[in-house]
Amino acid sequence: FKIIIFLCLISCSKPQPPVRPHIIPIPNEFSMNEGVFVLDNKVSLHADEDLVAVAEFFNKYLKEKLGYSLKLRDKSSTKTINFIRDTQIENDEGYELIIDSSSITIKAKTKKGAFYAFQTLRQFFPPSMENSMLLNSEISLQNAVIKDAPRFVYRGMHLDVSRHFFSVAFIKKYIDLLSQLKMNTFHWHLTDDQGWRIEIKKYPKLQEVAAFREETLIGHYNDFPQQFDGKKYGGFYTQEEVKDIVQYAAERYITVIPEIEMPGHAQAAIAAYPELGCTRKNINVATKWGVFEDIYCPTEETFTFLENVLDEVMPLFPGKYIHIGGDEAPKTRWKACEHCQELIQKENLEDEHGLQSYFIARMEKYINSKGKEIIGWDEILEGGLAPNATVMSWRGVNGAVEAAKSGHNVILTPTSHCYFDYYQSDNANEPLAIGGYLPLEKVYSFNPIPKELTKAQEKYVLGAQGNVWTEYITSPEHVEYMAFPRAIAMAEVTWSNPFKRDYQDFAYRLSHFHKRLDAQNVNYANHLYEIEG
Ligand code: TNX
Repeated sequence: FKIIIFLCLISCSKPQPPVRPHIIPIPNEFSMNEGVFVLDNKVSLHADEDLVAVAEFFNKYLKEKLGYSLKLRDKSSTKTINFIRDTQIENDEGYELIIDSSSITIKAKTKKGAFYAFQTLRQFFPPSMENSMLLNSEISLQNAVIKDAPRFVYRGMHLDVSRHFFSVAFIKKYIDLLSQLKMNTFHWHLTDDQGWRIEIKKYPKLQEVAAFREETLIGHYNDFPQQFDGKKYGGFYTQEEVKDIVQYAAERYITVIPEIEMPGHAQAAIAAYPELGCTRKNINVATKWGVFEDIYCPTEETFTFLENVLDEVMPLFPGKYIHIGGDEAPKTRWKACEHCQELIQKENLEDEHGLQSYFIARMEKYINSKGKEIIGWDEILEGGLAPNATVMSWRGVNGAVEAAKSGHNVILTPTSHCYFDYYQSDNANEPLAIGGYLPLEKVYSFNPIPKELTKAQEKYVLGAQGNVWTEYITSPEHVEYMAFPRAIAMAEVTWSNPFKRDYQDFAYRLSHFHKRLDAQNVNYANHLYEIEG
């Protein structure tokens, strides 16, 4: 009798084909088949020359999570994992993944595609593998065929490290999570009124003064007086740390876009070098949130400063884009500044908005001359758009529509669907947030292509991004809570075919993905009870 129970246990524990696959973002085409591929340390790994780097990355992952790596081109092995370069695959980021009982085949045209195939394969592994709980185990992988490619070329997440500062280790964790979602861009908001966070060797006061503020800010925009704890708060990334992060991201096929804000959100820099402001008076690094009147003055001194800063920033970031901000620059100081008024006359500009456009266009010219392109928030449309600029539309989608209609590339980040600093539920226990309300389902429903665009104009939409502004987000756990799972919805919005998207199905897949996040110690917000009731 005991033997019968034992046999039953063995056969009953045989993995059954899942009813639905639980891959996020959902692939374009897939079928799950009978049977499994059993991964153990006797499997041999093959990779075409162009894809060796990805195969090695995969092998390193196995070593870390399972305690063994695979032998390369082991002739004695009957089972293989193959990374094959296939130039027939149309999309540079596309891939095919075929799992059958004797082999796993990954086909891609580029390393990036192969990397995404690995990320899909990774979701076939048990979640507990993520925290190395399955050392030396055999892993059964469901047979399947998947053909996949992204909808948009830009799939991003942003993080503001100025309002609150986050460690190198956390930035890496964030980047690694994005890579698991097949996102390809990390927008790093490095400078703002409340802190300058990137080392610039030519300007030591950016480190000594601009990187720190007098008080830790707690409390709400509208809840004055705020509570101050009287300590110095801040920090910055050294150029070595920046290089390390950029390299880490590159290994995960993520481009890092640095944002150096101008002409507004510059109070920290002006606190360090008062001559950059129009009043030239001493001011402090901001200790409140909001929009500040002290912005860069459009003098030769300022332009030289910004060019020198960019000369140090640009070589650290191999990607083609530099984000120059451009948002929320009140014109109070420029209105009261003689030099600004003269410049408006001299350059035949209409007013201070024209001067903002002049400022941005001039910086664009410099950045273009170094082989890079600019991205700016939609305020850069004010007074005329710089010739080659890409617009990041945050105040709704109008900026994107206007820019795309005039032939400029756009990235969609409207507050309505992309602001992950907003509340995500109406539960009274939600931690204090900036305001606004953006539940998961609304993120999921986002269509990055504004309906005002014609078919021909749609091509200017590069993609979309979730933004994590950190005025009220002080710890890594809190960033995770605000970003996940909304970033997961954004990943599917930007990667998957819209006809494949279904919120209930997403919720089912998300419940599996939660286990992967648990294993990686990610403090996500759990919305499933809302979905399942
Ligand atoms: C607006 S979005 C800002 C940020 C704030 C954010 C808060 C944008 C370009 N500027 O400076 O942090 O709102 O949601």
